[in-house]
Amino acid sequence: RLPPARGRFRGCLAGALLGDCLGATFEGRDLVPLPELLRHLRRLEPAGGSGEEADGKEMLCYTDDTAMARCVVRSLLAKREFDEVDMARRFAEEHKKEPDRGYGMAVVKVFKKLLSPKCSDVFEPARVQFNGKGSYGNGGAMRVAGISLTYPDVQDVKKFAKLSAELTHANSLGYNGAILQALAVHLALQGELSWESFLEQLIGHMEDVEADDKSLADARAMGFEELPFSRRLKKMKEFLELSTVPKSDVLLELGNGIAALESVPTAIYSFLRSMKSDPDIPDHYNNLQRVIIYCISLGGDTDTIATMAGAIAGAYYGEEQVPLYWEQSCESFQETETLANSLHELYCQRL
Ligand code: F2R
Ligand code: MG
Ligand code: MG
Ligand code: MG
Repeated sequence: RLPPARGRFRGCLAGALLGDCLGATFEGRDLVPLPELLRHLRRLEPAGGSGEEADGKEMLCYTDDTAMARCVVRSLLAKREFDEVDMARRFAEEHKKEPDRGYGMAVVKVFKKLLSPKCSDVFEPARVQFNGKGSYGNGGAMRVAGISLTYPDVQDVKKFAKLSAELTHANSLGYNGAILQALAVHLALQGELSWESFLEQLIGHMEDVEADDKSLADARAMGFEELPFSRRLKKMKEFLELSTVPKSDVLLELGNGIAALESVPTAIYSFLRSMKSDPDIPDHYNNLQRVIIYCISLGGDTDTIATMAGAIAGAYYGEEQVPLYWEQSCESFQETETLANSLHELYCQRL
């Protein structure tokens, strides 16, 4: 089996960084009007009209999404495989070093417990979150791409996406979102897939993932229908068959929230719809840029939805679609290339 090109690994990490940095400006807003968003993006262009480039261009900071994604990657590279104790320690130490990256309100409790010498099971702090229900936030999904860039085998992708998420997110509505996002990056790395077969494969996997007792029980306890991720993937298929879908329908059916269920499907939809052009987004933006622009325009958890969609789109379209002037606006963008090259090597060794 031939490995995917290294440019897909670099595209994946660069797309994720772009989504986080560009989306962070708008996190928590309602729908972002396209003219405002496009004006903001023009300021990043080499000859952008704002005058800011006189003293060097505006630098966009990354948030918890990238900070944690890099912990996942560095742990995999250091240990050459998934190691829960090492990964948990990196999460907690990263948060201690830079606590102001915009972390989720509850997850910081997990980090503090992980640093205690009394902690003997690294999964325990996550299990007791929210009175034992566990977090269903999108924090497990936002950081998971490195798993798909390490393991060529799809069963490994599912297994380690789940375990990496369970270090902070014990509710299946949280870790199943991480599995779905990891599967999407895994498929995107193979490239050359139509949206129909991309979705079909995701649905096949998720109907199996969501059929276990805990997933069924958690969905019921939260008042959702059975197999909620699979159901949203099917709704997406209906959307993609239409020529236009109002953003209000996307928000109603898929969401833009901080829960994995309200953001991972939206990121995947944003990626899949970008295979076609969008009359509202100027043609000089390429597919990857279109993905990120569309995600941010939906508002809500913009950094996280755009980082997930950016990772998928970057893996699919490759680094050729990562514009240098966007990349260079992001804090510590050089690091993505080094990490991606090393992941590619590790992936090829496992093949
Ligand atoms: N936290 C943010 N953005 C909001 C504030 C930004 C910053 N503090 C600022 O003001 O500048 N963004 C980042 O958090 C999201 C990822 O969160 P994660 O890692 O999943 O954290 P957590 O705390 O586990 O979950 C997030 C919230 O979801 C709700 N929630 C989760 N499980 C719940 C449950 N079982 N019952 C009830 N509520 C539950 C809670 O409100 C959690 O705090 C990303 O957007 C990242 O960018
Ligand atoms: Mg964030
Ligand atoms: Mg966010
Ligand atoms: Mg590059």
